Amino acid sequence: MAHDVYVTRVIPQPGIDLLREQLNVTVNDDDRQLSANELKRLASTHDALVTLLTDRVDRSVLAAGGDRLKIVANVAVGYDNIDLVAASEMGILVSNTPGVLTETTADFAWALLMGIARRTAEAQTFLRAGKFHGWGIMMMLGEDVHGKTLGLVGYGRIGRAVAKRASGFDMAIQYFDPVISAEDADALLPARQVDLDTLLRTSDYVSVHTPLTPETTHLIGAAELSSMKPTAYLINTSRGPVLDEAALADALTAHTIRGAALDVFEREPEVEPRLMELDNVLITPHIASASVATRTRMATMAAENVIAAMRGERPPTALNFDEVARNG
Ligand code: 8YV
Repeated sequence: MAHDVYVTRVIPQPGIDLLREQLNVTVNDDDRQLSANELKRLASTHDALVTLLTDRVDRSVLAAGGDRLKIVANVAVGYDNIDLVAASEMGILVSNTPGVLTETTADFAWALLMGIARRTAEAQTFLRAGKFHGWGIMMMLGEDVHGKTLGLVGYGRIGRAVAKRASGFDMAIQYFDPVISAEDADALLPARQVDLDTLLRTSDYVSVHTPLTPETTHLIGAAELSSMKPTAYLINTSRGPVLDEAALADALTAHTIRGAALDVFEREPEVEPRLMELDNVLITPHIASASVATRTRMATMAAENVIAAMRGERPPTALNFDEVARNG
């Protein structure tokens, strides 16, 4: 008997097509966020869920899956929306989509960095508002990127891909990543491993690339922002809660840092209202991985994980296969 899969939002069609080759697939064509109760009901009536970062798959949703739910395949590299510990305890596989979005997200971190430094969005707003009455030598002066110091908070796949691009701009590169040991850091030279305080005090551009965990929640708050140079910029393409958004709005209003470019927010889709008003902020709606090719590959990768799980095989990017095997 074919297994039943529920896809909680609209995803690129190749992912759905791949699932449909072998499984019974239902898609939430409304593309709206499902409630906790809806998720519970769907977990109890399907063998697999394909989820997105907007789905909160907590212990109660997983428990509703009972003996039936075998896998939650997240279409994202981040999986802070899923209770992985509970899933492992209950013998439910969880998979994510690592690797395929690294370069696309790094490209976008650069789009934000360049955009805030050279005021591209602000300049367009100015022009479209009919304020360009004639060229002026003092118009829209920004900051240089080349030759500056880039500080990466988190030096995993995406942080390193951002660093690779920085060498073309002759930047000095430093990173803070407690997971990387001092010995391993030698292999990563010339990028310099520093502590967070040094990174914040000495970087011209601080770009955040950590997963969201209890340790990284509000990793950058008022005290950390006050360590940054008054000319520095903060860029975030990771997860909103890594930054204290209210403290950031305070710093930007008081001009204790020069600017910020944010693709992610603490309470998406809400954005701290003060950030909406400030000129020294560039904000985008969580689109760092949003290229056609990458989002398509993310969808097919989630489908491949589901198909493998339904066959009783190891899903290619399962996060807890060994734990589930042990608990099973
Ligand atoms: C996705 C992301 O757009 O992969 C992640 O963790 O944040 C983005 O690439 C999003 O999560 C899709 O669910």
